[in-house]
Amino acid sequence: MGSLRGKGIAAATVFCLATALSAMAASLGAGQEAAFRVVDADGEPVVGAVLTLTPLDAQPDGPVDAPDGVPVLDQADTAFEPTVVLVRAGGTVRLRNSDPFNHHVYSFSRVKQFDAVMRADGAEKEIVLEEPGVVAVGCNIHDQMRGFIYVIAAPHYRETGAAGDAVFEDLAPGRYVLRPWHPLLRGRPARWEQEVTIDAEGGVKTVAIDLRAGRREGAGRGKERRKY
Ligand SMILES: [Cu+2]
Repeated sequence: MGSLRGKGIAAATVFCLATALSAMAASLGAGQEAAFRVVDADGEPVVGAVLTLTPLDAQPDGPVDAPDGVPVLDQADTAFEPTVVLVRAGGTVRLRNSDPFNHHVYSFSRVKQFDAVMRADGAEKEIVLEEPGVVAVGCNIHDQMRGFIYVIAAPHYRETGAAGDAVFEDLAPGRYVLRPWHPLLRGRPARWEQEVTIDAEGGVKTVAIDLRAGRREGAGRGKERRKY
């Protein structure tokens, strides 16, 4: 009986502690939500754009956005899937060939060069991406295959969804550099940088970018061709 009582008290103590901790976490991490919508020159939403946010003001060390596990750049149906894979600088991307035939994946990009013969039916190879920037990836066997590894140094990033929208949930208030990127972005990415202030105002900020002609030789994915 005594021991049951003891357990009851212990459980109550744990519950109180959990409540107190979550209240404390809520007050400490009183981050701001920041919502953006990326549109092209016609005002149409841009799907699959990447937004990064880099703080301009000194901030306490906080969590940074990162992929869940090792991101995979698959080769399936003679296409890279996804078209754009995101990784933190210093991180690893796993190439995988899910097709029943070989691919020969390569990059000549300044940020990272590699060359990998990918055998049919599940071959994998890990590539370490030390430097931030964009790595264009192709296949020596299938010229139409185009993919991108976007190596991110900024602590915060999001990819836009179907409405061109991206929401950062928990940002420290302050000034940031917002940098949008998309495989068809016109001009150098730095041209599209802007300073934004994250505060309690909320609302959706519109980010306008220009894209090169929607259909590019070899880009996209056959029947699912999108504005890449
Ligand atoms: Cu190939």
